[in-house]
Amino acid sequence: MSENLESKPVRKIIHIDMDAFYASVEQRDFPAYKGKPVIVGGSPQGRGVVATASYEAREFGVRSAMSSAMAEKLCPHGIFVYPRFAAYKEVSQHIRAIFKRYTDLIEPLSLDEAYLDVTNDKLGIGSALDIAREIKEAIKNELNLTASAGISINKFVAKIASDMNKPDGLTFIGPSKIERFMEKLPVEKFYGVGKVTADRMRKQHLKTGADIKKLTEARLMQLFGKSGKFYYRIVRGLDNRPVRPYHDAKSVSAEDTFYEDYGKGQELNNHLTRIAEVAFGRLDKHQLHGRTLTVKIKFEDFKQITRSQSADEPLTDLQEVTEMALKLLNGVDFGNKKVRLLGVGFSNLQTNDDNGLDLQASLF
Ligand code: DCP
Ligand code: MG
Repeated sequence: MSENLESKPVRKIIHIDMDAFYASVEQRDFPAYKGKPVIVGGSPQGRGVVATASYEAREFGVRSAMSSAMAEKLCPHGIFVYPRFAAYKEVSQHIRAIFKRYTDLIEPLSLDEAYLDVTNDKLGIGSALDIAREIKEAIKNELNLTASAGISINKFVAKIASDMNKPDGLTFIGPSKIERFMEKLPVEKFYGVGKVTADRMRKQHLKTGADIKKLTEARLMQLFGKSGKFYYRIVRGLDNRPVRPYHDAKSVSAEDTFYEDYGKGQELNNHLTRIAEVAFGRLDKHQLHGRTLTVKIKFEDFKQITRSQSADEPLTDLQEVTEMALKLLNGVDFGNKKVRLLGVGFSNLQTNDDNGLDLQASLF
């Protein structure tokens, strides 16, 4: 069936992402750090990692998630500071209040990033580009920080666009440009494509959107499972995923495909522990907790099973979550198969009582 861009009302989607978020807040609050390489994260003496680095530090090659020790080698004059989460949370709540002036359809992805659907133009501003410009200005005037915005007709393209002219970027990719844009896009830039999948794509000589476009949907599904269907559509500029306010989220999860397959044992347990931490962190960022925990196990033959357990109260303790997840995993009989992917998800979500102000405002 042909499905063209005109078959549904065209949406206006903005993706906003703060520039070098934690580091910019530090530079704003401590003027002595302005123009200097600031590295926010753990100590370079211990086993700390970098949360983020100012643009000055990035010039030395410092990146998020690298060890702080490595960052210090690359940038010996870097100013290392510990994160001040309370300050970042405050900024996050303020930017969400700014978004709210323009639309009620906001999907935060993390403290510094959100999708906005501005099709229903609350203030009658007229163009999504002007709305994005106003939001950036408000962030500048009220918070003395910069953000980058991507504007398009779907989430996928808006997200990539916001990253194209950082910092302080404003990038519009209109309907007529989307297909060409997707054809040229390297697969590594596809949002949601991790390193393992990107490597597999490279092995199949799939370097850009145009390469993926040459394959049938059936072939892509054979290669990449359910995601193949998503890639098939996305290279044609088709992405109908709605902007979902976070209280609508039915579940929050994290998963990882391993470079090698594992049987039962410490290594697999360590992976599960790490993935549980990521999933829990995602929930926490949205000030949500779940009552039901699900572990997903995909075996080397791509057969997949899930195991779930529900508690009477929301699971607010990471340690408890990890123990539950390990029990679920190790209660499964693997036969003689190894595991290629693990996932951890939470459902039956509810908001935290202590810090649900913002959320309550959007609920009522
Ligand atoms: N963060 C983290 N650990 C990571 C990645 C990010 O703690 N591995 C934190 C610090 C970042 C914030 O999340 O400031 C936002 O992440 P982004 O990926 O948006 O990165 P930045 O905002 O720092 O930089 P950019 O200008 O590239 O968006
Ligand atoms: Mg950012």
